[in-house]
Amino acid sequence: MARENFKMEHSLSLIEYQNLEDQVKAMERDGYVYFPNVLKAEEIAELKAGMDALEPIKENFDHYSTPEKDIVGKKNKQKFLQKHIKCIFNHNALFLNYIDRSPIIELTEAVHGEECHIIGQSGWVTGQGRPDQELHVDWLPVPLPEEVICKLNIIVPIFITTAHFYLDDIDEEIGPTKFVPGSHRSGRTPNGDTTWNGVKEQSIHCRAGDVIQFRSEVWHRGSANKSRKTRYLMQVHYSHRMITQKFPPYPHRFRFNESILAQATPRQRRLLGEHKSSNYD
Ligand SMILES: O=C(O)CCC(=O)C(=O)O
Ligand SMILES: [Fe+2]
Repeated sequence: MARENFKMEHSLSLIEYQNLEDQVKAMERDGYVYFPNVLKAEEIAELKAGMDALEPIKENFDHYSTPEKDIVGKKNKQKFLQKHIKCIFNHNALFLNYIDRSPIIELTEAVHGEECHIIGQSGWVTGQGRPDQELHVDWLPVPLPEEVICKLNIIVPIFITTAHFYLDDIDEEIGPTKFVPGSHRSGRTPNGDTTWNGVKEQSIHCRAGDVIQFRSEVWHRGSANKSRKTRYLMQVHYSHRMITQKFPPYPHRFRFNESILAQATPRQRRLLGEHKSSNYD
């Protein structure tokens, strides 16, 4: 199917910028960058099987429920398949190999600096009946009055980004992520608004293997899975080195799986937190 046929009226505009400088500009201007065809079909199949095999750990704030019952983590009012597992790099080296996937890692190092690291990596499986999320920001590091941010043309540094690795074709039925593009420049959280600066929320309709990387201040939400399909999403959260990593269990009880760590490349070890000593170390 041609990519154009796949688009719908309320689709987010997905433009591929091949050049790093244009990707950085898009992250600053639009709040997100689109990377098509990052994963091959075999990789997608392997990642899905790897996610199916993940065992939830209560102390890690993992969540696992089926349409019949809640198994681990918080209880949902409606029952549906939901498996959300944190720090998946520590479960299976398969996942470790996606924390520095090109071309995402090049943009990540450009926006968060050469000493950047991951703050988390999650596997998220959601079945039919998953409800809509509320429009939110993942983190608003610098709240600012709108007139200040717009009139003074303030450029807020990019503190945290998340790469969504979509493992399914995403149409309106399976539950696209919705974005209000440009809303990172609002300087605030949505607080119930669904429009910013005249721009409405738009759906990310994309293909299995595509990646969207977005900054934490963009207004966004996951939407209801109205299909009979199960949606598989891998998230990698990146940040500037000075931002703390979210590796539960807390406090300070996280332990690397040594056999997985032994397989990490020097760059992967740095992304996992093995930094040169610097201020505060
Ligand atoms: O499921 C999605 O597409 C987005 C999820 C999300 O934004 C969140 O849980 O913070
Ligand atoms: Fe979110």
